[in-house]
Amino acid sequence: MFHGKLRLHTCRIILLTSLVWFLVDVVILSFYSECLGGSCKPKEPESLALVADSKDYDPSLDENKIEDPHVKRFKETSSQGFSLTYEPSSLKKWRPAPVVLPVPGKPGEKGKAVRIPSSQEELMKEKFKLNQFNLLASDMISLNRSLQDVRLEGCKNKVYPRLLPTTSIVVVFHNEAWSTLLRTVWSAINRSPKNLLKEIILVDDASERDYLGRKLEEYVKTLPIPVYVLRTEKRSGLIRARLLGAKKVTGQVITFLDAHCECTEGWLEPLLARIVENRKTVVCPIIDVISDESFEYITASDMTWGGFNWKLNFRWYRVSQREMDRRKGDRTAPLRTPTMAGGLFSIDKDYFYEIGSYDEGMDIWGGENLEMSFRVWQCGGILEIIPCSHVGHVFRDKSPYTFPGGVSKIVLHNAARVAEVWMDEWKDFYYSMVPGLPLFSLGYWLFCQERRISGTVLKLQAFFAFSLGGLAKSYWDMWSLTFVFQNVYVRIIQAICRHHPINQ
Ligand SMILES: *[C@@H]1O[C@H](CO)[C@@H](O)[C@H](O)[C@H]1NC(C)=O
Ligand SMILES: [Mn+2]
Repeated sequence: MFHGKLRLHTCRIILLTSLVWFLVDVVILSFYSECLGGSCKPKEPESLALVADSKDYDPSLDENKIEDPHVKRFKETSSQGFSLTYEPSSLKKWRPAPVVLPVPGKPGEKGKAVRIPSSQEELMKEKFKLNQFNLLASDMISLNRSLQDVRLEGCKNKVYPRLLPTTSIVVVFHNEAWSTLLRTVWSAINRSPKNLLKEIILVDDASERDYLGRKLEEYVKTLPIPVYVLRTEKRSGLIRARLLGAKKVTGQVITFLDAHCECTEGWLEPLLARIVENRKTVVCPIIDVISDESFEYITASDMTWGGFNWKLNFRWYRVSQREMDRRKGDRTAPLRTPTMAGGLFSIDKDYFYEIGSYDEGMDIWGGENLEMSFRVWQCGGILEIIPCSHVGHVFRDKSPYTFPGGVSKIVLHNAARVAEVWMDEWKDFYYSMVPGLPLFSLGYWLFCQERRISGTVLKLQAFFAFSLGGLAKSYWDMWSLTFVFQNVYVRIIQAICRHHPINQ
């Protein structure tokens, strides 16, 4: 009885103090806020706005209206020396790579399917298990295999800037097959403009296969461009392996590729052309399908974009009519996508670090693509699919990887981090889709506080850098302090009060 009263009393005091904090914020805000009613209002998380196929079309999303003031303002307000455009002297002249010609008689040329004679069917099935794709077929195909030009007609005579930034390609692999890994490497070498491809960085995430050791290191030394092999000491997962690779990048743009891809003709220029216009643009190619059965190259639709369901699984959906209208029906125009598949994309290196790179607390695989998508949109960047850039990827029915601790546990853990850090009150949709509430939810939100705050800080930083220019710094310093304290404070209070219900 006495105990209960004391608790009630404590909670009251605590709540009152938070109210004081809130008032302090309001005062500070209104003190500095000649801009609140005017030109610079905080941006809605566009990813959510885009997914909710809403009728209230926001004209500020219109490219023509956004582009000019954007570019101008970016030039003025580079926060922490981050300029939105490149120094022209740092860019490179380039020429399209020559077309890879078919070798007569080789299987799979021109992206055709490979047929395995029935006498080898047993062997094929045996080898399929190693990587969950038709390894026998892959091994028969040339590392330099030719492909059809799958681009839309309108793409073939597009003119791209004469000067573009250089890129380094980062490929993470774990027990990848020799032929698919090196076909990825060769297709990038063969089909990228020579001056624009700085290097390829292969990150081995604790593979156990012999040929990926010394043999690979010796082989890459013979390649016509610098290719490095880095190794994680123990199984670290996709994110940490990518971060390791990214550290080594010397090009201006980082391009992440999966380890079983084939780059097609003219894949790189359209990606870099968007980044050179605005360094906050993160771009993905269209991801075509390389059949896991026959290695046939199958063109994917350019009418789908990335979304997600409330279990926070990435999903492809049909492009909304609103986005088609914004692009004036031009199917070759860049497509603003809410989320990306995550395996294949290019991002300016400095911007990658400016927005906080990846969430290192995520394990193995899963959720990092949504995390990066939300991060980009909420930190003032733009996420696009470039329909004139095509890269093929071997899609598999089953993942061949092992997940220490179990797949679902890891994927749930990662998704919960996404929800906690980036989704504010929308996270409740996620938690209501996942059984095992509310302990799970409470546990995660305690667990994620540090990351969550840094997410908020990043969002605010982007907002201030974008909208307040010179004033931002002093304003920001003050506000972030109160904000961080208040956030931690309120959360602790909530936790205490939840553990000790007032009416007990
Ligand atoms: C691929 O083609 C290049 C020349 O374009 C050649 O030097 C190289 O040896 C070829 N690689 C393989 C594995 O056939
Ligand atoms: Mn893959």
